This record gives sequence, structure tokens and C-alpha cells, in this order.
Amino acid sequence: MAQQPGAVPSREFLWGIFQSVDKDRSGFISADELQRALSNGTWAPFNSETIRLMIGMFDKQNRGTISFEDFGALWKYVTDWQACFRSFDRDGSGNIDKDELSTALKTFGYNLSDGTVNTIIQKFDRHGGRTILFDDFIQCSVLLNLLTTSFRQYDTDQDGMITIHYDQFLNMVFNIKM
Ligand SMILES: [Ca+2]
Ligand SMILES: [Ca+2]
Repeated sequence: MAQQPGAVPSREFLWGIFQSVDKDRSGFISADELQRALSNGTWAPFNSETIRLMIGMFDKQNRGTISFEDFGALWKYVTDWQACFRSFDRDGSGNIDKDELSTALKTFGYNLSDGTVNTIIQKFDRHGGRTILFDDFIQCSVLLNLLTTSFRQYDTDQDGMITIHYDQFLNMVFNIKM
């Protein structure tokens, strides 16, 4: 799954990729098929939570699989994230360290303390290297976005602070689709 970022692929190009990913020729890409197709640049399997999040985002019919109609948007999403990941991986190490993540989060518009950036690294570092790989970077960014959107629904004056009751807190957390 690689082409120059920003390029709009032809339907034929996408169909070729779709067919190579759809190993059992069912006409749909399952979570397993997508996981096998995506790579972290390591031998470790692609984070299955990230696969689940991505299928959830692009599976318009709620079947748990991706049809060819949904595939173009998914393909663009993955290649955009690849370009994003590469641009923040300043030293070309293939992973994102704390300084790189800090820069990425600032660029995304998040104003987070050093302690919070450390907590995020710890949560999404599945390999014990104090760094984040491509799949975990996507998961981290998607979850940050979901959590921030949820917070903002309560932060009506946008001052970065909310006062909520226990019941509202649980309602907020359980309503987050993650
Ligand atoms: Ca299939
Ligand atoms: Ca790096």
C-alpha cells in the first residue's frame, strides 16, 4: 500500500490493491485481511485496535468489513497517515519518540503538559522502547480526537475546563465510540 502522498489514485489502481488485500475473494476486506495487508515496518502484527477503529470509520453499512466503495477513502486515510507519520519521524527511525510526539501534538493543536505527553507515550508504546510505532500512532491520534471532541461538548465556553457530575462523567466516557 504505497504511492506518493497527495496523489489521487485511479479506480484501476485501487481495484488492483483491493483484490490483492481481499485474499479470500469475498468482495469485502475483513479485519484479518486488512491486518495482514498493513505494515509497521516491523514483523509485529498491525495493532488490532487500530484495525477495528479504521474499519468502524469506513464501513458505511456496519458489516464489519470494507467494500470496494469504502476502500478508496480507507486507502487515502492510511496513506495520509503514513505521510503524517514520516513527517513527524524527524530522525527517520521508523518510530516516534517523545520529542517527535510533542511536536506532532502541538501541530495538531493540542496544548499538553510534559507529564501528559509522557503518559501518552507509556500508553501507546507496546514495544517497551519509549517510542510509538505507526499503528499505535494512528490509534493514539484517533483516541485523542474522540476524547477531545467529547470534552468540548461540555466545555461550552471553550476555556479548557469543565465541571461535571459523576453520572455525567460516566455518560460521557461510555458514549465515546472507542
Ligand atoms: Ca475478503
Ligand atoms: Ca523517530
